[in-house]
Amino acid sequence: MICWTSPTTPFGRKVRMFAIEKGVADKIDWRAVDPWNDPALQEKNPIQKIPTLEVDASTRLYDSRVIVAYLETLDGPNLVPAATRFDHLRFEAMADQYCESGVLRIRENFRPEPQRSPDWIERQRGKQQRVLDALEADADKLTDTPTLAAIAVAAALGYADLRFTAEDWRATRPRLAAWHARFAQRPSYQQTMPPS
Ligand SMILES: N[C@@H](CCC(=O)N[C@@H](CS)C(=O)NCC(=O)O)C(=O)O
Repeated sequence: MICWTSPTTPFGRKVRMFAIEKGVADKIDWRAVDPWNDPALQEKNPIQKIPTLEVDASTRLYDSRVIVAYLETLDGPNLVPAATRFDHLRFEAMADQYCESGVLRIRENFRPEPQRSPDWIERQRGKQQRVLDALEADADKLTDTPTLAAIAVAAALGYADLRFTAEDWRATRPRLAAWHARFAQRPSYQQTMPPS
């Protein structure tokens, strides 16, 4: 299998952490591609986003939630417990939204100044802050064991540390910060740290 990703994408990081915890990371050839500038990605994935998983010559999977769902079907520990499945999917949706809003904010700031929309940037920032507050409120549901919810949230917080350092998400979210400090010790987190 080939996974097209990058060292900094939080969605690719979620998939990679999940694969490591599932015990299947070595079955995947992790390759870097620039989704913004490499037209070859369009041939593999019509939405031209990373991560994209080539399972075999005729099967390509996207987006990261679909890839994670596929990896969960492989042999290995169960990372999405059936009894709490919808909690896990909700945490994943919140974590992914944090990252999607972050990507939109950053891309908006790449536009020439007259074309930028402060309202749009603020809308995305608001979503990010509300997600972080909701994660703080629900922090007791995050486990120290590597489940989908924990992996998705850890990848999002890693993205916060990479791209939104000045917003200091820890300042008003002590329970989330304490959980993250423990989870960040895991080899799957350490091995997927983005270059700073
Ligand atoms: N919902 C997608 C989001 C993936 C995504 O937005 N990836 C970014 C990089 S972090 C990307 O490839 N963007 C290229 C584009 O939007 O054209 C997923 O979970 O895989």
